[in-house]
Amino acid sequence: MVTLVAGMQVIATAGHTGHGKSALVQALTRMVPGGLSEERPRNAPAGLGHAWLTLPSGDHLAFIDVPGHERFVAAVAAAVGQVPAVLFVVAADQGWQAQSAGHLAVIDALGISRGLLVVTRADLADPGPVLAEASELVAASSLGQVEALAVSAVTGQGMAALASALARLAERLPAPDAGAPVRIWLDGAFAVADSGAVMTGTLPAGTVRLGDELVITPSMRPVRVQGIQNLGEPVAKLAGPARAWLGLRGVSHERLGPGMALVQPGRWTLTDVIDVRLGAADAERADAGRADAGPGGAPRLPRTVTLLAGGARMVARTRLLSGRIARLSWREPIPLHVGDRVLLRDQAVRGAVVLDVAPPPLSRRGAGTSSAADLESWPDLPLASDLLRRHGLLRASALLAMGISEHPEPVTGEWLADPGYWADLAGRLAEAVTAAVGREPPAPGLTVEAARVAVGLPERRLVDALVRPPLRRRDGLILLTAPLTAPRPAGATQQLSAAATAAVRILLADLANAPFASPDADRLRRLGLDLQAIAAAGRAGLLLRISDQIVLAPGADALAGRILAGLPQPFTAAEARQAMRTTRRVAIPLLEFLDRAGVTQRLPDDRRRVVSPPAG
Ligand SMILES: Nc1nc2c(ncn2[C@@H]2O[C@H](COP(=O)(O)OP(=O)(O)O)[C@@H](O)[C@H]2O)c(=O)[nH]1
Ligand SMILES: [Mg+2]
Repeated sequence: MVTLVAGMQVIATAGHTGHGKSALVQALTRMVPGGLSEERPRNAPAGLGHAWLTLPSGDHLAFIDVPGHERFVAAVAAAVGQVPAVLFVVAADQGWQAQSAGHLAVIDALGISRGLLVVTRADLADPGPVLAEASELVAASSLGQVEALAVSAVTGQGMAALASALARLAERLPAPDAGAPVRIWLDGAFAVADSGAVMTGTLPAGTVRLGDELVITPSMRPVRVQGIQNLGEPVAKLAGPARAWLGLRGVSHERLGPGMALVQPGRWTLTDVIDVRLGAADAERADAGRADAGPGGAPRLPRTVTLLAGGARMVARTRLLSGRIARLSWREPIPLHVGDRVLLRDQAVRGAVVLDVAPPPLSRRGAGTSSAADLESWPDLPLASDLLRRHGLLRASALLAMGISEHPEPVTGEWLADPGYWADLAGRLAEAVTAAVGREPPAPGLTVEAARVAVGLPERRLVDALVRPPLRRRDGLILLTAPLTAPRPAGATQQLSAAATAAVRILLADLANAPFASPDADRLRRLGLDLQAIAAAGRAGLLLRISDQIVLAPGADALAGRILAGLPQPFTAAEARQAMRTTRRVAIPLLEFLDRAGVTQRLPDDRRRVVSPPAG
């Protein structure tokens, strides 16, 4: 038995009904599209036709031929959306028609860039004028300049040239990724004796093997692949791109219908709301060509549109968020990835690139606009860094289900974080702990759960991952202990008497619980710390001397800077005092200290702003 597996490519036909698409595919493949008994038993619903030819290279080229009665753009979009190339057909004797334009708009909106233009029925009329007109229209679409040929499926004229043009096209098509996640939009379903339910569809990439467990969307019902056919023969595995014929256990064919997909579990986000970047609608493209049309106008978007995504078709509500960024929502969830292309249809057809398949809710006023403004600069294939910038934190598995497998190192477990957001969280945790220990009566620290709630994190392990100096974890509590600033060399303490060193330790213990509660003069006197001892402790880095009267623990300045950076800018001394939970006696000299250090800047109206928040 020959086990050499030949490669396969799949292309779709498009063009006006009755222009000879099926006759062309039939002449090329010498099969009746959709007429294979294995694929279309008598009681099978009329699905998309399937036929293939063998290229000189030995590879196979399969065609998706939308049935003749299918005038709906949705069916064409579903077929064309699965493949990288199209065979665009126009009849020589009938010329460019409404559906020709409609199908080309779909191809253009999906951004398909490879294909052939075939003017068929060339035995019935001079193909010259139609070739010229159609070439020009096709050239203005995403297809651009494609090879154009005149043929007759009846006389065979031009068919050999078409076969070699197809071979050249197939060679230029992208190399398939056998490891890609599987998603097959169902385009036919029926029952076959022994095989149970059978579904057909196009496998654009990835591999399906006998025994694989996949799920049907939107029910997420698990099914097992118990039969696969390729080119009419049973096989053990099928790698995309290919037409798929799959026998499934776990579902009856009556439960399979249009809009459903067979997907690899865990690799797709089942969603009913997405953020997209809109392409131009055909009307706008025409406008853009006019001299009087202003550039960059906001797209006119109806409140509801028909959304075509893969094989699914639904009514979606729209909301324009910013520029060309829109949020779409609908009822029945479908499996999507970021980077997927979808179509919006009302009077015109408009393509859109899916940027976020799990967008954050638009709760606050203006939240949509600020978050969407960033989306405008995203690439068509968003990266982990783009999604993390928007979401802050994401599980690696959630990112994988969005279609992104490359990501930075997790901060803990499978959690990924945006670096800026993570630093911000660390600051917020320090503030939450500081606030807790500064409270009356003072608390030794915060429990991990209280800290999780205070900072608004989904899991406690994230709190643990955020604990770093000056925070420390002990006995289920997060404490503020270690000095914020780097300690000076140990030798420096030698200038202090043993008594003064002990007194400083006592002070630091007080300050650990209330970092801005500088001891008052009485307390310092009782501890035996005079100005000289305080100055020596300051030089040794054991205490932070704010003024002769005010001493704090080392690092209190950095902590103050972070707390102040979290305030609405600019802020008053009273607001700063409240945020630091301290007194005016401490707050004013501390602010002046921070001014001197360049952390804060005092404005003419006496308010301040943080100019360089401390690191850490
Ligand atoms: N004379 C002639 N008739 C053709 C040719 N190609 C298709 N036809 C006829 O045109 C009609 C429509 O063809 P069909 O393939 O069903 O068109 P489709 O709707 O685009 O698939 C049929 O009656 C075909 O026999 C051709 O090259 N020459
Ligand atoms: Mg047809």
